[in-house]
Amino acid sequence: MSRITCPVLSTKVTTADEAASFISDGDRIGMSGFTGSGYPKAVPSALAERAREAHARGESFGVELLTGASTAPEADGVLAEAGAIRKRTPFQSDPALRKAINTGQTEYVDTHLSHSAQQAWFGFYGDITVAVIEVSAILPNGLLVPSSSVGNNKTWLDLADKVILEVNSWHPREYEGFHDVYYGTRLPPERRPIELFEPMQRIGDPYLRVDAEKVIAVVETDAPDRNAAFKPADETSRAMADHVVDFLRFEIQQGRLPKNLLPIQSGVGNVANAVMANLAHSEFEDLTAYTEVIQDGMLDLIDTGKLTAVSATSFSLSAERAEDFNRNIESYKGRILLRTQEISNHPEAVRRLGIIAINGMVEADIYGNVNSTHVMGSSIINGIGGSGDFARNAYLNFFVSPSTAKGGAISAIVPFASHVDHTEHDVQILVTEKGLADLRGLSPQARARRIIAQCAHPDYQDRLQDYLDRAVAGNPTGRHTPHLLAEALSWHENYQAHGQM
Ligand code: 0RQ
Repeated sequence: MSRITCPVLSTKVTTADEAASFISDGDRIGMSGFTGSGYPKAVPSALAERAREAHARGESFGVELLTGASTAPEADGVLAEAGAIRKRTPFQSDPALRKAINTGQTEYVDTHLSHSAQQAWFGFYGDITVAVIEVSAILPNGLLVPSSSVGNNKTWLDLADKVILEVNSWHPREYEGFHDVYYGTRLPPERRPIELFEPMQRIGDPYLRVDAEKVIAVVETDAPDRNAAFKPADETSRAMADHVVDFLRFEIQQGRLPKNLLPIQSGVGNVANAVMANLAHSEFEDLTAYTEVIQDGMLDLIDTGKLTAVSATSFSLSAERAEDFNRNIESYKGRILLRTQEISNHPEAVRRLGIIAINGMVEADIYGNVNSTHVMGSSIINGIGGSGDFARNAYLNFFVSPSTAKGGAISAIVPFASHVDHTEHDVQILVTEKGLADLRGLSPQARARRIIAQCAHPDYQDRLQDYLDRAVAGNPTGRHTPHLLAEALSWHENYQAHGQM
């Protein structure tokens, strides 16, 4: 049966090429997509082709692209390769786009993911001219059933002048009922509390709304989401997960956490995924998650019965796990809720629920400033994503990374972070395979001693300790956060050969 049962919108069905022909040079596009899920599969390629043809004629053609988070090679990738993205926000992780950003061809505005919708509403980005949104079905009354991510779709549908819908029948029709789209957002000074008290509480609608008059094209697709496979859990990730689990156990003993913990948030990437997968072997039961993405590790935790409920804004599954989820979708109903990202990452909800936030990092300095985004302070990897939304407002936050990168050539613990995303004021617990440094309530020098002792790789420990000792000795009146700045800043020079992304 057709996925488009609305009489008005079914008259707008057309090809991806025609839909893309409605997009003009300079358009600001609000697109669906969040970490390789729920992004449009056909229009971006058609748009990339238009851009290539225009460039071949010597004409300029480029757009500004706003999404929920990263997309996939069929969206960010094809558009970046065609040189069609002038400006991008709020998050990306595509190799071709990363290259375009790091070589200065594309401007990138790396933004907290809870901020992007509200900043669009405030008018900080200018007008959204076109929305290109993937859904899994259009109902007879014109309501839209979202697909594997909700992200900023509501905002783009509301704000855009013109709307292009992609209806993707690869997504199970049974997605209906998995979503909670909050329609209560108001702008300051009219804001009201967001009355969300439990991870699975519904505060919105199961559907997205669209003004049918704005819809200029509906394109049918049948194409899978594309997420990269995760690295299998190894000794390093298991060691990091063990440190996290031991620490949580200790916090329960101390009466600072209930036996079933508090809702968990787990970030993107291999490390965060492995930590989740390894929690499956712990004794914790009746866990809940209030998070942003559901990676394979979190689905494993649901399958073992340890995780009873997950609120998120998107899936971020490997291809294999996505197929598996689609086959068994009914068994997850009532245990997974996908929300708009302004709610999944909302500081108010994160603070109220008391989230335990676990995110990856690139490096941390000895005082606890964390770099989540840049190599050598200059080349962006992905972006801050939701890590700041959660870490800043969490009950407990962890930043995890192997103690070294690039086969040991680079230390994840450095004297001075080459870029700071999370300041010493926000960072509570650092974890590497070597150990865990609990920084709560510690002054800067005490933090430095603990980070070097607990988290640094033995190959770098003496050097870091020597730096700290000399920084203390060399700053008789600057002993609060002692540094030898010139030396600290030259630390990364040794990494030149390994450091470029
Ligand atoms: O590159 O594969 O080419 O070797 O960075 O590193 O160790 O595989 O770790 O996949 O967990 O990613 C911080 C990037 C970690 C991620 C980051 C190189 C390393 C490798 C990846 P190679 P790993 P992960 C909510 C939370 C920000 C967004 C966020 C991230 C590659 O966690 O993007 O937290 N976080 N969102 O070799 C040079 C170093 C390095 C380094 C690692 N010190 N120097 N290269 N790498 N450390 C969810 C969302 O926001 C959507």
